[in-house]
Amino acid sequence: MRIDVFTIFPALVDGYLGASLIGKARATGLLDVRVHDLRSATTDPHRSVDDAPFGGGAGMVLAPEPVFGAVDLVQPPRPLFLLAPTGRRLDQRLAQELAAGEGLSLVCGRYEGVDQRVVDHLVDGELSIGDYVLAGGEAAAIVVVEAVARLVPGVMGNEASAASESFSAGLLEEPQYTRPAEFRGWAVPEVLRSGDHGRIAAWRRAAALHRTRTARPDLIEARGGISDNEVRMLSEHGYPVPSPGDALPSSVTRREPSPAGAADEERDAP
Ligand code: JCQ
Repeated sequence: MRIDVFTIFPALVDGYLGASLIGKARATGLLDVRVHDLRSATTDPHRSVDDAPFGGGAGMVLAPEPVFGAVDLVQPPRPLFLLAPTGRRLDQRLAQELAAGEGLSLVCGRYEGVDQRVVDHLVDGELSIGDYVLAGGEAAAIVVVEAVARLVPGVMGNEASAASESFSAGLLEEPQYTRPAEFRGWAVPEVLRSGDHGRIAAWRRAAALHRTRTARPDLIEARGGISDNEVRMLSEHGYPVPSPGDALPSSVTRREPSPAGAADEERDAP
């Protein structure tokens, strides 16, 4: 799989991706990650990549020439995405879709924004890693590369672990333990030390389900709730089960929407 990244901080992106499992996969040739400097196609003495916004206003805008120029120089694999909060939100399903392809490329925005012609006439789409604003796309690009690359067969040391992990079945992973069997008085669940692989597997399914219900009830909702079988499984392992008419857990209760314009201080006041 080939992934190209375009950035004004190539050393930053390369430094991160050179370490860890991504770096090892690059060394073995499984992963071909190429990081390109957005200044590589600039011709002016200052190698500038930004300019003031038309229409006035604060800050600078990433100009189209360096971005089109850098992309034209390498003909990177497509789809080519711009990292931006306006993009399609990355989730495990999208990471899997991208990992199933031949490759992709990422453009890191900086400054107050990127000239709209990059969006309209160069990239194939925009990708977001969440609803917050970063100072630049580099951290977001690293997140995308790591989420995708670790799903490429052979990239992880342990082939089994990527598939069995969090989100692959729409559930969180069960809690994990290692030695010592007792730490500061807290013991590892007895079942995990029993050597009974059937019991262990059943405990893991129940524990994963309980953990997901507790920490991320939205994920349970998204997979269509909990089956009768699963309710039985939870109760067999001593986990609390929903009965009709039970109150929602506090993690999913909502306060009434606050009046428009109300200050945070007002809304949060006891
Ligand atoms: C990505 N969630 C947030 C920073 C400008 C396209 O214009 C800009 C893009 C960025 C970087 O991306 C993000 C982001 N996912 O901020 C400034």
